[in-house]
Amino acid sequence: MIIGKDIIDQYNKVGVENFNSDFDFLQNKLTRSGANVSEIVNKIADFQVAIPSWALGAGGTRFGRFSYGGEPAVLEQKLDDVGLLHALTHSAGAVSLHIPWDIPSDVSALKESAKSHGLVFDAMNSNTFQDQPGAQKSYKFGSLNSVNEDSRAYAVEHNKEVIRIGKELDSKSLTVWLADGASFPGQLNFQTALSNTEKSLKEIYADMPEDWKLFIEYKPYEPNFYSTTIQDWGTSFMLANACGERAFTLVDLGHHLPNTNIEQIVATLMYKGKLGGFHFNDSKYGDDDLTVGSIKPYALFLIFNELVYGIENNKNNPYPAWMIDASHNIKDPLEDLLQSLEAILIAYAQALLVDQKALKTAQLNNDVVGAQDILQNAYRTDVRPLLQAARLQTGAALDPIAAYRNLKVRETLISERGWAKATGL
Ligand SMILES: [Mn+2]
Repeated sequence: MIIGKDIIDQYNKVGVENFNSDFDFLQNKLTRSGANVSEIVNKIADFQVAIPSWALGAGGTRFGRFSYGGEPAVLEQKLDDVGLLHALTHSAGAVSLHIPWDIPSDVSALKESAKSHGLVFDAMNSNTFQDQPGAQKSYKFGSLNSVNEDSRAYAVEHNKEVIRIGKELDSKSLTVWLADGASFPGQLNFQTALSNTEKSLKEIYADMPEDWKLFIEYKPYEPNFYSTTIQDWGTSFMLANACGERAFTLVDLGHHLPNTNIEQIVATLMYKGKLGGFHFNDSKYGDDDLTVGSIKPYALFLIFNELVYGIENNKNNPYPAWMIDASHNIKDPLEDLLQSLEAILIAYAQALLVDQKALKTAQLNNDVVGAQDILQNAYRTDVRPLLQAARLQTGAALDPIAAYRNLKVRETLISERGWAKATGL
């Protein structure tokens, strides 16, 4: 199924009158307070988030997975699904592939298809947290950190393979997330595990083309419940520094213990020019992988406030690679991704509304109440008409989820593809 621009234009006619009156009201209000509305709308229109290839099938927990119907059975169909999201929002202009789940069989056909959807290939993701069918070495007791030299070499070789595939697709970065750790005290020597990980990452880094970046993701626990070798941003930061200037830390929102001040981690990394990638999701208890903004929207706004500040002020930090990394559980995956995109852009737009000059003045005067008011004033603004303005400007749908339902996308996908299950988690 392809959603043409004419279909979206037609659909938008229904809501444009309401939009005009909502937008005029907000534009007047924001302009009065000194905001440059057209600049903000342009920034929202430019913001692109990568969709991971494993997010398009039915989600679920480790205990059960319930098919939704019309799931993409092959990589080409996954790209088509991202194409649908991009047509509806013009905010999902990239796809992030997971190897070995999504090894392209025909690279040039896949590139052609990506181009037709207006998509680029963002960071490649390796997988050394599972043994694949026919694997010659096991990752049961670790991969890049393993005490077994053969397993380490096997894991390094897999990452090199991912780089080779990524080069063919014009990707420019590799994300490494490791499940490596210990489930019980005494199982691992912490220092040996860390040293092995560092050596392995350096080998992978050395294999990357000159214009590639390495993103090192961290996570405090799970699948191991006693220790994880790359458990926090500090460990990732240290390893990135050991690898070189094109290695960076990747922050995944769900990979923190409850109540961690993630916005401060963002600020610290950007100050040092080492925030390379960002994975969006939300959580209540742990790494729950819930829809972005569904649990803690104010925390998401505070994080975006630091991201916006860093993009503006830390020119030593590269522009981060954004990706949604969530599980939609029992929702329609595509509707869930539309909700996530909306939540990301809302938080971004609110952060763009923060009066940075006034905030600085308040901070310099130790005006604690004033500083909080400035942030909350931005957070409490209903910015959705700004998102709609950006979508109207780019030819996307005024209300993507309503359009998705109205155009009967899921029903069409079920009739085209049937009930086969997607590959992935
Ligand atoms: Mn992640």
